[in-house]
Amino acid sequence: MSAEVETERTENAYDFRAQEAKWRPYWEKTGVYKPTGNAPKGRRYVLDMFPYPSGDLHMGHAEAFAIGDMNARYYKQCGYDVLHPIGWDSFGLPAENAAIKNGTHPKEWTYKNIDTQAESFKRYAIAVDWDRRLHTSDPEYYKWTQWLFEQFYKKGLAYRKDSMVNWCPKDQTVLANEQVVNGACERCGTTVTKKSLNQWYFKITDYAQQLLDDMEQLEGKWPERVLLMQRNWIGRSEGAEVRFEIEATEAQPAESFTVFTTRPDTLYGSTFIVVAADSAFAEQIVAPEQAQALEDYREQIKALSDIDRQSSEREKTGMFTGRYAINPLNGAKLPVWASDYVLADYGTGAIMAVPAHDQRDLDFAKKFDLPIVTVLDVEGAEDPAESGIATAGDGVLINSGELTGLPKAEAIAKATELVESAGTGEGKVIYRLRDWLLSRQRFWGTPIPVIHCEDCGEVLVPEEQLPVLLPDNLRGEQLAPKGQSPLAAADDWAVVPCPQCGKSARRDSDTMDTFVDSSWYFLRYVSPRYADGPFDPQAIREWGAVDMYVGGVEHAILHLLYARFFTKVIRDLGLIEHGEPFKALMNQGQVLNGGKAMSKSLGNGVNLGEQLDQFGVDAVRTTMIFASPPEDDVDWADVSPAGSQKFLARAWRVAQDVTSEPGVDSASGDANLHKLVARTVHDVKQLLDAGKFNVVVAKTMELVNATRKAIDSGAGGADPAVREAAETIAILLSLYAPYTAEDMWHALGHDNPVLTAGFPQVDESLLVDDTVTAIVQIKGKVKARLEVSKDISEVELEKQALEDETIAKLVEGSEIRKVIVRAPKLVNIVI
Ligand code: ANZ
Ligand code: ZN
Repeated sequence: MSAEVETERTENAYDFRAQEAKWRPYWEKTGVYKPTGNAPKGRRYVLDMFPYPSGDLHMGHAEAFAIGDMNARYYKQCGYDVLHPIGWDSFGLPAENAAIKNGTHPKEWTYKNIDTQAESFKRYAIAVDWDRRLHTSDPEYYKWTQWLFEQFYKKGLAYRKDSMVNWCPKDQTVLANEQVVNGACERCGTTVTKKSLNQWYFKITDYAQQLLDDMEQLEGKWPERVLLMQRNWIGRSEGAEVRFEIEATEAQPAESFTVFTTRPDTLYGSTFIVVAADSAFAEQIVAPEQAQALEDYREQIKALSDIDRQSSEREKTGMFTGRYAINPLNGAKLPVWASDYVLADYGTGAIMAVPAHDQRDLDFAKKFDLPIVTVLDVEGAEDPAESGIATAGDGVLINSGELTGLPKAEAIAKATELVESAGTGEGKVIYRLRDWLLSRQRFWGTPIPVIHCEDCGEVLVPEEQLPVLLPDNLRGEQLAPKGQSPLAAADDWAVVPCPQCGKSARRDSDTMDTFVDSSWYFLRYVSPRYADGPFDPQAIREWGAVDMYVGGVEHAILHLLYARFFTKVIRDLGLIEHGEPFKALMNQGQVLNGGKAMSKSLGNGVNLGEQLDQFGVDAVRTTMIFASPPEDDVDWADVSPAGSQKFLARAWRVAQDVTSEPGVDSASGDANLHKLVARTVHDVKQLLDAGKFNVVVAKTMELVNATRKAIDSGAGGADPAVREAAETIAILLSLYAPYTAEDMWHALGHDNPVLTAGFPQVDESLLVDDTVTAIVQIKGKVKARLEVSKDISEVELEKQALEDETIAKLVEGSEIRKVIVRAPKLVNIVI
C-alpha cells in the first residue's frame, strides 16, 4: 500500500513540513535541551566532535549527529540532566585560502558558514543547548587557548627547537608527520620537502607512559581498534642502550656513541654499525675521504619520508663512513656505515646491525657484502645468508661467549646485566611518539603569545594582555604565505615593547595547529561564557569528563591523543580532577553512495538539503539510524528514506487513532499488545545500552505494526493498551524522529515535550515466559519435548505432538490406538 493511499484514511495527513514548522519554536521556547542543574538520576555529558565550518552540513554530518543526538536523547529520556553542546572548530586553512582568493578576511567566510550550518543543525533538530555555542576563532575562546599555552610553557611543556620539518611548498607551511600521506601534503597533495626551521613543540613525550597506562580505563568503552591505533602510535619499545667506541684514526679522535636495541642478546651477532645518514653524528665522524660521498648521499635522501625510508620494498642504500667501532662485549671491530633506513630521531639514531636476525640489516648486509653471524639457534630455521630470511622466533644462543646456551629471554636479561655492570649500557624503554609540532606559518589560527626580545629572549605575553588578537586589517593577498607567517610582515602588529625590559621587540608570528584548539573545547563547554579562566572550576567539578563522545574514526589517533594529553596536563596543573577526557567513545561509519565515498570527482554526492526537503528531517535521521549499526558505513544507494517516511507516517497515524484519555490503565486492555509493549521497552533499553541503534528502529517498527493490527482488528482506538503502545512509540521515536514524536505526543493529549516523558518502566512480570515444556510419550516413554503456550488447547497440543518430526517418524507405519492429552504438559500416544 502506498503512503498516499493510506493517508486518505485519516483527515489529518502526515505532514512533515507542518511538523517541522510547528515544533522547532516550541523546543526553543521550552528550553528542553538545556541542562536543568537538578535531575535525580545525575548528569550525563554527551558530545559530538565539533564540526569544521566548510560550507553547509553534508550527509556525513547528518549521520554523525543523528547518532550523537540519539545518545543525548536517550539519557535525557532516562531522566539524566544532559549536557549536549555544539560549537565550531573554526580556525584553519580553508578559510584563509578562501580569503586570499576573494580578497577578504578569513572570518567572513568562517562566520558565514557557521551561520549556515547552525541553521541546518536547528532544522535537523539536534537536542543541543544553543546558549553554549562556541567558536574556537572567537577571541573569548582563543584567549584561553593562549593562556593554556602559557601554563604549558611555564611547566616546560612548550618549547622551541630547530629541526628538520616537513614542508608543503604549496601551502607554505609546516606539516606534522601525520599530515604527510604517502609523501604528500594531506590537504593539497603536493610532494612534501624537508626544511630546517625553528619550531614550537608540546612535550607530549613526557606523557607517553601515562597515555599508555590510562588506556586501561578505556578498555571496553572505546572501540578496540582505536585503542590499538593509539598504542601503536605511542609505540613503546623495551630494550637497552649500549655504548660503542669508534676507534681514533690519524685524522680523527675516538668517539663514543650509543645504540638502542630491543635485542641485546644478539650483541655477538652484530657485524656492522649503521648511523642515520642525515644525523649530525654521521657528519661528525665521517672520515675526510668519505665526506663528499656522505654529502651527496644526504642530498639524495632528503625528500624521502620516514615511511619510504623504512619500507622493506625499497632496495637498501648507504655508504661506508671510513670508521670502525668496537663491540663492548667481545671487542670485535665493526665497520660503521651510514644509511637512510636508520632514522635520525628514533632511539639514538644509530644501530648495531645484526643481519642474521634482523631483516633490514640482512638486506643491507647482502647488498654490501657484509658478514652474517647467526647467534640464535631456532629450530627448523634456514641459514639466513642463503635463504635471505632473517631468523626470528625463540631459540637458544650460540657463538655468544658467556651468553651461549641461554634461551632468548634469559639472554636478553643477561646481556643487559653484562653491559650494565661493565658500565657500557643500560636497560631502556623508548617510544615512537614524537613531541607535538604545534607552530604553523599561517594566519588563521591562535597566535602564539610570546614576544621575542633581543635582550630577554622569549617572553610570555603577560596574562592581563591576553588575548593576543589577530589583526583585522589584513585581507586577500596580504594573507598569502611567503615562507613565513603573514603575521611576520605585519609590523604594526608584530612590533611591540618587550614586556620585561620595554625595548622594541617582536611578537612570535606563528599560529597554533588547530588541533590545539580542539584539545580542550570539551572543557570550555561546561561554562562557555566564563571570563575568569578557561572554565568555571565549580562547573567542571559538576560535569567532569565527557560520558559519551561520538565522531569519526579518522580522529582515532591525533585528536584523541592530543585531547588526552591536554587533559592530563590540565589535571597536573591542578585545574581539574580527571585525567581522561572521554569515558566512552562511539565511532560512526561513513556515508557512501554506490559503495564509494561521496566525492565531487565521482559525481556521486548526495545533497543533504535536498534529501531533507524531499523526505523530511525525521525520515533522513531514521534512515541514517536504521541503515546499519552506528559504527558501520551507510550506503545511501541501498537505503530508502521514502520507506522511513512511510514508517513514520504509519506510526503517527496510530497516535491519531487513539481515542482514550491519558492515564487509562493499560493493563485492562489487549493483553498481547500490553505484553508486547513491555517486551519492546525491555529489549530496546538493552539495545540502546549496547549501541545497537538500528535494531531499536526495527523494534519500533514491529510495535507499530502490532498496534495497527490491534486497532484494526481488536477493540480499536479506545483500547487502553493501544494508548500505551502509541505513547511508547512516541517515546521511542523521540530518540531519532523528534518532530514526529512530538506531534504524536501532543496528539495523544500531553502538553509537555515528549523528551520529558521519561523512558517507560517495565513491569517485569509481563516478561515472564508464557510457554511451558510439554512432554510427549509413546507407550509411557518420553520421546520428545515441545515448547508450547501455557494456554494451549487439548486439540492443538495433540496436533503439535503428532506433527513433531521425531514423533511422526516413530509412529510411522504403526496404528495409533489412543492419544491421551493433559494440556499443557503431557501427551501420551499408545500404538
Ligand atoms: C639489534 C637488533 C637485532 C634489533 C635484532 C632488532 C632485531 P622497535 O621495536 O621498532 O623499537 N632500531 C633502533 N633504532 C633505530 C632507528 N633509529 N632507525 C631504524 N631502526 C632502529 O625496533 C627497535 C629495533 O630497531 C632495534 O633493535 C634496532 O635494531 C632498530 F635481531 O638492534 B635492533
Ligand atoms: Zn626584553
